[in-house]
Amino acid sequence: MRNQGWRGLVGVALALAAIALPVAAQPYKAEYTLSIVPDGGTPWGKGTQLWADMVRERTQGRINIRLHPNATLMGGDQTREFTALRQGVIDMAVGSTINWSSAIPEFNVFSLPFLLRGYRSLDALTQGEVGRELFRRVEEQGVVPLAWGENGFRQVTNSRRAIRSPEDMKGLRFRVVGSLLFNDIFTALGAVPTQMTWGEAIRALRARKIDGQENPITIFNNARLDTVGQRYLTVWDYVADPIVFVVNRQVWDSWSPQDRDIVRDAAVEAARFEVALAREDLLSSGQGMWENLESRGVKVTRLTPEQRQRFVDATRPVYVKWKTLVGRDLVEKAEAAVRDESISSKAPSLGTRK
Ligand code: X2X
Repeated sequence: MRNQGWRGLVGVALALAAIALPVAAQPYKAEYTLSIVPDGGTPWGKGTQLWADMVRERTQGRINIRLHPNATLMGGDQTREFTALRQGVIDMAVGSTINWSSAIPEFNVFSLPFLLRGYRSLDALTQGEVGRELFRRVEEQGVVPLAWGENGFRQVTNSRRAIRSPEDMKGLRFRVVGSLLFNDIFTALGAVPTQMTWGEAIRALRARKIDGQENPITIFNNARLDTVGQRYLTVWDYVADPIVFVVNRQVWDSWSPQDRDIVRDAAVEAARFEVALAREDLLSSGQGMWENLESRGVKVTRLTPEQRQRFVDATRPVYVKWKTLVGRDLVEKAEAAVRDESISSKAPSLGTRK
């Protein structure tokens, strides 16, 4: 009896709350989940944490975001992140275009081998018509995109030998990320690609089950891959990996217009900080990144223009095949943006790795 009376009271309270709230508005959650794939100590992780902190502070705790690094919200499977976000299993994310490319094939544009020529061309894509079109694709899928951040240009590392030509890659086993485009690239170069999550890759490298991997230096350093035998690194800048600050649509709609502005502005600011950090090339020791790598026993190989061209030629059929899969119109816009940028800029690229 007593129990029923209590339930009745709860029922009345809920009914009153429903009347008091506008029809569409959902109440704010006590805590919002925010997913990222790598460790929190990467520039990607630090930029994301800054976003969460700024939002909490500027909304006086109304929007309280908890960062979940290492893809734990998807049990490690980073290729499921975008779907989980769309379905509302995850509230927010700062995610890689590579990991989300199974849901949005157009995101593969950044992974077309050797399309990009340094940071200026990458910025020309994300900040121009290509970036706007990609944001529209994200919107169509029920996710609100707010800002572009950056994982970085991806370099190839291995435990066997210095890579200067496709022949040097022959027979080496590489972990690749979850887009089939990467399988095609590594196969075209004569290597043996295996798809794995980042968590699996770290374990496989540690157990010496694979010879190599490809990732930006910031990720290499954060995971200290030099300590698990990854002694050879080739700077080839073959693709870059932007990341996107996003919010699930229902969550976004549940916030007041004022809070949405706060979240958006904070995303833009945090993304700017994150990109600067990803490009800074400095470790906490204050030493330049490349010298630091060498001092840890990593042999850094830079390609001459002729050497680079051999990789471009070997992967050309993959580029042509994937141009159609990504969408010819979009890729042509991207190619034009890269071309215009390299013609218009007399200043050296920010990626001064010549
Ligand atoms: O899995 C990777 O290699 C990583 C961490 O770079 C991405 O999430 C794309």
